[in-house]
Amino acid sequence: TPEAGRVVFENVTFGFPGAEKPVIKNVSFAAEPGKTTAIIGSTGAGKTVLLNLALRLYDPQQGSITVDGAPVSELTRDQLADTLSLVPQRPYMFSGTIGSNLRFGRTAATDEELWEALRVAQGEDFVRERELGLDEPVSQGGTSVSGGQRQRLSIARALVSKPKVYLFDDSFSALDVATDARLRAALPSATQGATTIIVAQRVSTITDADQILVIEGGEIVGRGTHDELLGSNEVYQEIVRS
Ligand code: DUT
Ligand code: MG
Repeated sequence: TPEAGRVVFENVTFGFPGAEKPVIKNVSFAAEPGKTTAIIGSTGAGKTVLLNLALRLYDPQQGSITVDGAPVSELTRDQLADTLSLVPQRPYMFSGTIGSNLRFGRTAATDEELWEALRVAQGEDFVRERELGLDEPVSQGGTSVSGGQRQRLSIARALVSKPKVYLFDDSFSALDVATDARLRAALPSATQGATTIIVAQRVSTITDADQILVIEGGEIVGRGTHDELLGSNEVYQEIVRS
């Protein structure tokens, strides 16, 4: 259906229990299937909380969040996990192998699918360099892989799960600019038809996004394409200059 993977926030307000002020204030947007929605804003603006709300780590005090037209509050944990894949800001590794970390519950995924995901995530080369390849042991916490490698493995893990909705929380910041560019060039065909939401630090990561949301203090203070925001939004202009 054309609704598949559509994520809609409607007047969402959320504050942590006991806190005086909400950290997300009256946020409304729609992230469409086949399109990329980018979220940019300074540290503490509420970007991670926004993604976590979609995954129902918390429930908003006001407003609604729907996926495929269904309120996330009515989806089971398994349904949510099948529909949305988060690449977290601090990716984690389990003790096991590179392969088991990429499969993470998707036991049916073939080695070929893992290599394809690694190719897109720009992780193929460093896994091929390992003596045991996909069978190379990984310790919990991932101390045997670098931060940037862990980030790419985490992106590959999301690709293996083939969700309707990808949530990338600052997933490209540990990559050098050239790797970031190669990865984003490879992503569209790999995630074709899915809804993609990207939280980014670098403007260069999101200039191609169909829609950019500028968030400040938990509120959306600008929305549009890169060119539209560049011409009209002071907060965005400030981010571009910094
Ligand atoms: N916050 C809490 N408790 C939490 C997580 C966050 O009080 O468990 C606050 C901190 C901040 C606001 O919520 O004032 C938004 O945090 P978030 O992590 O969403 O900020 P961000 O936009 O993701 O910042 P960064 O770019 O540093 O990741
Ligand atoms: Mg964050």
